Amino acid sequence: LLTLPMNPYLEAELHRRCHLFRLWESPPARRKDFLRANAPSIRAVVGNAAVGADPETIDALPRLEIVASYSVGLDKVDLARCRERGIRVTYTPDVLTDDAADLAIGLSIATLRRLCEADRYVRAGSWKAKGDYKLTSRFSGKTVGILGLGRIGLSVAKRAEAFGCPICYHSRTKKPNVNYKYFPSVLELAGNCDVLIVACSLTEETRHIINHEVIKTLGPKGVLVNIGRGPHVDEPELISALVEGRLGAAALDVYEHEPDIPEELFRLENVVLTPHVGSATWETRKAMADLVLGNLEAHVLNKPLLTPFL
Ligand code: 8YV
Repeated sequence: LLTLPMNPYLEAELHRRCHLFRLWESPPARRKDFLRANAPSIRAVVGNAAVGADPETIDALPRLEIVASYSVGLDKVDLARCRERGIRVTYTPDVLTDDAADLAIGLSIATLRRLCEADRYVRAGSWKAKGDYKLTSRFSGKTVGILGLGRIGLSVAKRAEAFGCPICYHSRTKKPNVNYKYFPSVLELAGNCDVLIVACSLTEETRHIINHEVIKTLGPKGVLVNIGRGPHVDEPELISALVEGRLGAAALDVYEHEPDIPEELFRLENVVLTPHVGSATWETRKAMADLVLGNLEAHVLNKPLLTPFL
């Protein structure tokens, strides 16, 4: 069962190798009936960061054996239910790490150097009409705070180091093998960095971890970059801080209710917005698709899964 159209190559391969059901082809009001009718055949779900395997889907599929997610984040998979039912879960770590980290650095530079705004300035003919573009802030040497020092966070740190940026981080526990400064709370991290990059996974503990207090602490010169998940940030709080100048700037790749984005953000020049494209390169998406296919194949052949989460 493929939950959404996510990659034409993946879909074509699934169609070629399996009996493929496309969930989105049945209207939301008839999904229950669709699942009930096809439940005897469905042994695997392939979901992504938008639509994974929610409790209703899992409960409707008594023969479900494996959820192979086309994502590294598993916040849209009901892991507790999968664990309970012995359903295997696979994901796509490592192959997307470089792209996500590249985007975090790209967004940081785009925000501080106002690259998108400067592009709009040129396109509007303002350079000729109004003269040179205003001065911006540098990225090199800025203190970068990373929330979540997992695979992606660590790759962001390595890149930022090459820009001469002092690195600090917060995560549940201090990492034994890194020399970056650890802060035991996100508030202390926000108070000690110029650019705060959210790179942790979404759990009940990290939902709205970027709240009023954190934003206030990051302050009018601070930059927030979110490449994690939208619900990490209290979006209305973020917007009012940006509008009122209590936060310097923000770069967002993810949103609380994507693809619905609060329109206030469109009017702000100190904001760079991208449409959840952290892993969206041909190279990475092909590698992610191959991992999904490889995991399903391994499962069917009773071999060790390539990238098991459960
Ligand atoms: C994708 C992601 O957006 O891996 C993740 O957790 O958020 C992204 O790679 C997605 O799952 C592809 O549709």
